[in-house]
Amino acid sequence: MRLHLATLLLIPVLFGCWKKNGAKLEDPEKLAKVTAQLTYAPEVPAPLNRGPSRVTVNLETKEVIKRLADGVDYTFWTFGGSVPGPFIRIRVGDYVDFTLSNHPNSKMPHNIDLHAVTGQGGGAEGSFTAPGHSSTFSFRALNSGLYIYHCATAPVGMHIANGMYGLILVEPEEGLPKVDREFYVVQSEFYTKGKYGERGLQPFDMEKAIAENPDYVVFNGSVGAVANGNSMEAKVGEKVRIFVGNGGPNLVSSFHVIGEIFDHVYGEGGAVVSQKNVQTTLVPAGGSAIVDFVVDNPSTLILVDHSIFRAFNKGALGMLKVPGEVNKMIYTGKTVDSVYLAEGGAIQTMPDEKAAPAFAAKDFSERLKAGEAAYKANCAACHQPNGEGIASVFPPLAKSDFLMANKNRTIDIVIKGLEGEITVNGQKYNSVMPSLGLSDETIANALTYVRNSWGNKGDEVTPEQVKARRGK
Ligand code: HEC
Ligand SMILES: [Cu+2]
Repeated sequence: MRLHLATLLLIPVLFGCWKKNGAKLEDPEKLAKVTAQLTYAPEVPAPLNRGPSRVTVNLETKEVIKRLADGVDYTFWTFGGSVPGPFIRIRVGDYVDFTLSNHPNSKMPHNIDLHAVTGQGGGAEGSFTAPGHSSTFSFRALNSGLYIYHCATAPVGMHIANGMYGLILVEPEEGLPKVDREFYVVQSEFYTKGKYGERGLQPFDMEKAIAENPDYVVFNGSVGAVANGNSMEAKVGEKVRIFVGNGGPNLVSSFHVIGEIFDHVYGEGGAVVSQKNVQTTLVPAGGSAIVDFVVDNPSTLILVDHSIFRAFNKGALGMLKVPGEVNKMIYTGKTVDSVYLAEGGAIQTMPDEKAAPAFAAKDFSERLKAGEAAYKANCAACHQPNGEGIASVFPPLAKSDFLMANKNRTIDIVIKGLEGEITVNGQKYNSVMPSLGLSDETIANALTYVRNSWGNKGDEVTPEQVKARRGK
């Protein structure tokens, strides 16, 4: 019996094709030679449809100044001159000869740790390369899956924070199920000396990076890299696959596509579909996920990190445009009165003010005093206790030229709310202030206070004046 087992175990060794995790360790000298086609996000190389091969991958590290957001530049450290680096597609059993070249103009040495590699540092040790040099190492793709690669040169966090990561897909033996379109999206953060949107060439901020408090959270390396004019596109009825990566360096992504449901998720970028009908999937820092879904109806699907301030205030927002014929059996589009506009995008009415104890200010100074309380209770959360607002989100009321220019307009804003672009003290705002459902008395008090605080000088606003504006 023992002898039998031993003989059986010997067979694969004799045939020279020992199987490890499904990968045959075929002699590299005997494999067909190919050079990997690399693509830049959001493009993905075509499915391979080939047997295990000996694959050449050439990648260059480069330090480049590029756009991070409108008016904001950054010195990115990159693979291939872009963030994320190029998409690499190989298959299980491939024997890869990997050459990393570091551009002569680089100031830093770089290397690469591919999570698809079984070996010291995922290749980091074999690929450590000074500026103006090249390094080559070889590895066998043992496990199928979607893997992050990144620079692992000290200080590792800084090399990653500056943009050094990308994805490598190791196809399983039989390839992935066929889809109509594949896209490449990588989330990551940037830590700059200046705040979000502060103009100019922004240096890296180590303290913010250590505190894990990024100014930018983006898809594909910059704000708007896959939105508006750069959006991804698919046609109605098509099956779409997104290879999602998270370069980090710190944050975990709650990856979500607004207006879609993932039919399948290969959780953590592994080899099997781990869940169906998923709304939001976690993509760990230094990890990935594969999601696919049929785009059943035309719309602009919005990719977000559903840690939602990152999406609307730090840049983690992308778009997949799906033109085509509306299928009303799935979704009708708007059929209701404009008061009921869709979530988030329009003026919403807050519940009516609770019946407050009857109080009427008798004179200007009483109104001012009551106004301070009304302001703190109803306005300060957004416009801030000192009236200075929050840059690019809530306009200032302190010394606001917009506020003081037109009394009736200001009363109308507090009665009805406000949306659309306005310019306050030369700064543009395009946001939504809800209608707060306040009484005439409360509005009069709050506005009297606002118009006579923080350097503003105006006259009293009376409940009668507010009343006269209702229904206008
Ligand atoms: C939920 C947040 C929020 C609350 C609460 C709020 N506002 Fe606003 N307010 C905004 C936003 C956002 C805008 C800009 C809207 C736009 O971009 O069109 C704005 C604009 C204004 C403006 C015109 C722009 C300017 O800076 O002069 C005035 C005046 C104003 N608000 C007064 C008030 C007063 C008074 C209150 C309390 C009674 C109040 N707001 C409560 C969010 C808020
Ligand atoms: Cu590096």
